[in-house]
Amino acid sequence: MPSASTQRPAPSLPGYQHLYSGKVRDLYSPLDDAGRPREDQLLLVASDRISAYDFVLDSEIPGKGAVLTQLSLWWFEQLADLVPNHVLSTDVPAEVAGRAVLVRRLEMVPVECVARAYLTGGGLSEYQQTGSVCGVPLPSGLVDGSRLPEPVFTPTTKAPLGQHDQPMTFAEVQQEVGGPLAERVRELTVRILQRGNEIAADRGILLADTKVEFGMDRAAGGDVPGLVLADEVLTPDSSRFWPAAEWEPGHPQASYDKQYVRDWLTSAASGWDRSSGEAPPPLPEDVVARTREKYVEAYQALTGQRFES
Ligand code: PZK
Repeated sequence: MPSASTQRPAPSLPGYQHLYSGKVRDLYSPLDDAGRPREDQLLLVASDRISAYDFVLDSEIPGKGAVLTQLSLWWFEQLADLVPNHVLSTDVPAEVAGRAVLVRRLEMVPVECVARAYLTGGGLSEYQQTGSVCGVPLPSGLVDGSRLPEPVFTPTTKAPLGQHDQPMTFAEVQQEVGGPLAERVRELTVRILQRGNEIAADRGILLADTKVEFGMDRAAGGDVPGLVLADEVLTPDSSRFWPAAEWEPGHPQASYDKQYVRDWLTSAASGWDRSSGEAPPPLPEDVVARTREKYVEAYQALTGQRFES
């Protein structure tokens, strides 16, 4: 990928050890009374950073981390009858209040679990070349944005930061994690997207696809060790959100959250050339404000609750 424009220092948090930073989130280990990292917990912190065209932008979207964290927590509740989740507590340091969760540290399933309800992006390219996605044959005549007859599990490898995930067939997932676990994550991933779309449909949002991550509770035994839904779930960063009112198969769909950012970056006004490899310029304040409003709007539309900032 084009490298993130600037390396930002992960905020230091007293009582926590920084472990890792993704493009827009940071992972910490809580320290115990003796100052040692706890092995059973993690702190997941969502920043206000935003990425576009594979770059982390210099501009932040105020409140984005909190909106996505609160949305993810709401979805975990909506999905609780399908699958348990990793959330332990939202009692976190004041510096990250509202945008961090304390979670159970799990043994992560080494597969990015993706399900698609609509065809676009990498799934569309694969379909155009092979008529299938991740080994699942699809009807002919589908175009960019077509709704699939039923959601399809399209897993990918977990690539290191900065590299792109590669599609996997279901057989490859079976080889990687074993047959019973592969079947269970496929079923759960598809059900999560189905439930998400049942709920979002009434509220003006289509969830084109989603990526979820599962962990295993080493304590729980049995045929399939206790699977737990981890990471974030059904947020605009983990899923493609489309405005339902504008959905029209046959061309790329507008992004619910990032369309103002993309439109400005690719407009003459930005002075940026996507193919230059240069970092994009900072966003004008009206683009920041309108983008923030889209995140808040998605939260409020889905949850029916006001977002208090
Ligand atoms: C875990 N990530 C991705 C998330 C980042 C990176 N419950 C868990 N147990 C063990 N590992 C993870 C989780 C979760 N969730 C998640 N990497 C490891 C990630 C947030 C910020 F920088």
